[in-house]
Amino acid sequence: MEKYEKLEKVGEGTYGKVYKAKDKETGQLVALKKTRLEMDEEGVPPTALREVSLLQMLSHSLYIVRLLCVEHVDNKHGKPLLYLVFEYLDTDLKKFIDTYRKAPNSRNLPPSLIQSFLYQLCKGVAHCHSHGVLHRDLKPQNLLIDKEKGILKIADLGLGRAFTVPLKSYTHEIVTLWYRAPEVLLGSTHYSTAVDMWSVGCIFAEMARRQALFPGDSEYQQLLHIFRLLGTPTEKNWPGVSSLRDWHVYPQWEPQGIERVVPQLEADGLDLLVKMMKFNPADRISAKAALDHPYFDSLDKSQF
Ligand code: PVB
Repeated sequence: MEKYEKLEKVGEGTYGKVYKAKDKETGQLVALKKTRLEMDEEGVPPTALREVSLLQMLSHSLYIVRLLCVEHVDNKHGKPLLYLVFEYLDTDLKKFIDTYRKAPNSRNLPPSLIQSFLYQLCKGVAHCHSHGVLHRDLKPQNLLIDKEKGILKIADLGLGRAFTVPLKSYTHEIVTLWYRAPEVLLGSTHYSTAVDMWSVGCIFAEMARRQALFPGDSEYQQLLHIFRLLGTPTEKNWPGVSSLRDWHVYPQWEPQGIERVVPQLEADGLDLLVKMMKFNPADRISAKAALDHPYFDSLDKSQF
């Protein structure tokens, strides 16, 4: 770790602290992620190794944060620790949206920027899914932004598989439910790539609104937020829903029409959002299909 000059702490993610640092030799800025993958005398646990190789494989995409190397070090108590060294990006989508939401600069995100970010997000998600990897915890905080270049990259990948998505982070910070798909909230156990597309839909709406679409504070409240807008699901629009583990009797709401809550989106954008927010996971648009949606027709794709 002497190769790096540790600069300030960036913050605390779901799985550990992140530091900004500089590669002393090259001057390159990096992000050091101290993981909770504690090693024993036997070395790195095989599950951790699998996750790291998964990350290494996936991070060759431009839209996934690049893992540069892995360092294992002995901390002061002689306990081995694993550091993941990533390229450094200068903000996340949560902070980025905040800069547009807050006075005195309150304004919408430019529609062309929303379009470009959503396209890059779908590219990254399609890349993961083509390798059989689900992210399972997509949210604005783990989408990193290069402001200068207008690039969006997915972070916090793969680790979700070794550790499963926790209810609380390692610092006991409550993990957000706002982007969680209804099938996950209802206790479905064999969920699919569609869970990520639900999150993508929530993030799309949030970029347009600058406000979370479904800000629930418990699993039950989260479902009520969703049902109030999209209508309470039925066996007709979601066959099998009433057999899911955590299904209850809910208030019966009629669908409200998404356009009322995202007036910022034009017709093609709304159509794509509706396709991401289908209750039945089998009906939800895939990342790959989303890339071909007319919403992206006006985007200059040569830059990708
Ligand atoms: N933030 C890998 N990584 C990063 N992880 C986080 C990064 C980052 N770069 C590479 N960059 C920043 C830099 C500055 C800010 C923010 Cl939010 C993110 C700022 O303050 O505007 N992770 C952070 C959490 C630690 C909060 C965002 O998810 C390690 C992937």
